Amino acid sequence: MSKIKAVVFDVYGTLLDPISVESIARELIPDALPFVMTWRAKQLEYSWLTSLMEHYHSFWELTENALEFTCDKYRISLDAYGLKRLLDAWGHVSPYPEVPDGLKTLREKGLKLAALSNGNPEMLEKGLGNAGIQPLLDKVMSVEEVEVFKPSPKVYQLALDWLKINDPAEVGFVSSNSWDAIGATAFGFTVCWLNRAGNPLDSLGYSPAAQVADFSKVVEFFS
Ligand code: LAC
Repeated sequence: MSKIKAVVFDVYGTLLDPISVESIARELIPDALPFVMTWRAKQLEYSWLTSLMEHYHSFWELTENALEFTCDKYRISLDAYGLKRLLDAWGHVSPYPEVPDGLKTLREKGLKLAALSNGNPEMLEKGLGNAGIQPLLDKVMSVEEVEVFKPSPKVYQLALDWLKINDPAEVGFVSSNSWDAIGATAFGFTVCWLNRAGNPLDSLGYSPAAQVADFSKVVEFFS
């Protein structure tokens, strides 16, 4: 992939595994899996809704709001300590095991590496810092700079501006979220969809350049 000058990564579900949020939830809630799935789905849904409304609220705030909705939906009443434990779990998410070495390999190939996330800067600093991933990245970019969420092209443009690259095809982009992979493809990035869950591609008429099942294949694709 000689034309690729940099690779930009989504964070949650791509570099960091939100499974630790689920393990905390298991300590507090009897049926934790649907609870966490609803929480995550609402967190994203709120990001899209507020973007369309052109009212920016930080991803942290939306995460709190989505948790409130999820507790209401499942009629679960958590005390302040329980709520804090669940929210704090977002700051202690582990990297997928193959991620640190994969990032090191890509760096050794001379590629610039960055994260581009819906998370607000404090959330990202905590999450990527605690996971030990921050030193492996040249830059961490948050949507907060443009106050709109992915998949707005304004967000993907942040990466081009930082890299001072005009042609988006020279930038590799990796996300496990199909909607993010599609948004980045529509923007013109060379996208590797890290389809860990083995989901079908959304039928919107945008095909990422590659679709792989694990991070080692991402490294192969951009090598
Ligand atoms: C992010 C979410 C969407 O990191 O995974 O941007």
